Amino acid sequence: MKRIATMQDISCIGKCSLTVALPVISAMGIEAAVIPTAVLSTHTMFQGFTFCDLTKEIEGIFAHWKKEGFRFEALYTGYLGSFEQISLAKKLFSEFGENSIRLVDPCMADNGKLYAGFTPAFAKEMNSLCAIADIIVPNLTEASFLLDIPYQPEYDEAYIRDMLVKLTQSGAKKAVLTGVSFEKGKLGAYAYDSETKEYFYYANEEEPEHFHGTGDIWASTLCGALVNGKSFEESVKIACDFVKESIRLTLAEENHNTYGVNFEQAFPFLLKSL
Ligand code: PXL
Repeated sequence: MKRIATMQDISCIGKCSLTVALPVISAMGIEAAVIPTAVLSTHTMFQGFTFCDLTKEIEGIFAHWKKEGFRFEALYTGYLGSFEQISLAKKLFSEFGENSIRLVDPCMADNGKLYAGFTPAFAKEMNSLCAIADIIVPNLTEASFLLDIPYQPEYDEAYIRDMLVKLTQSGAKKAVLTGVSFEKGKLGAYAYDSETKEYFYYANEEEPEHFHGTGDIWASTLCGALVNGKSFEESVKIACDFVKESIRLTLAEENHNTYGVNFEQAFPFLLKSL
């Protein structure tokens, strides 16, 4: 059976990071090995969350896995909370990444702003992790911080293509910009493969509300689809469609929750696309 190792936090409530990656990867028929970086009572968009750092556990986990000879089809990093965790993610790649897809989702910002606790210096360090990835999947805000350029909410296709080329010039082989829209009512992902020099864009009708955690669902699905042998382009499409369906089902529920989407109810839809 195929296996993905994913390194990110557990936000006990929040429908993001590991509480998304683990079920999505498992539902896609792949074993999910987890490297929990911290335990938080909720994600950081709530007030008053508790936080327990697990950085000190990580080297021991790697050493034990190494001794057992575990191998992974993909290594996928999400939200990382410190410079030290970025350095451990690099170690994960160097120790286990020889024949694995290395996917970095540089979770740190959205809507033009860094999440609480992050700095431009952290973004620079995150860029050094992106440099050794096969695929990076920033949103437009994260891409701006990675490239150290001002966030631009208005753009055209040439701007997006230029951004993708610059992102791969830092070292990543492929880059996908999420949350890209060229016309009102449409939202999608723009991808670039620096080895073939090919671009593609895939967009869906935009749902009327946006939710936290959808980037994590998107990246987990992309990773699962790739490990299932889908092409890069097909995997991007599967991830976009699953996120859209998860939002649609959330909005269809009266009194739906506001901190995350009903991705659990969209699994039958996801499995049909595999
Ligand atoms: O979805 C990204 C994410 C993951 N983990 C934690 C977060 C966030 C975004 O805010 O706070 C703890």
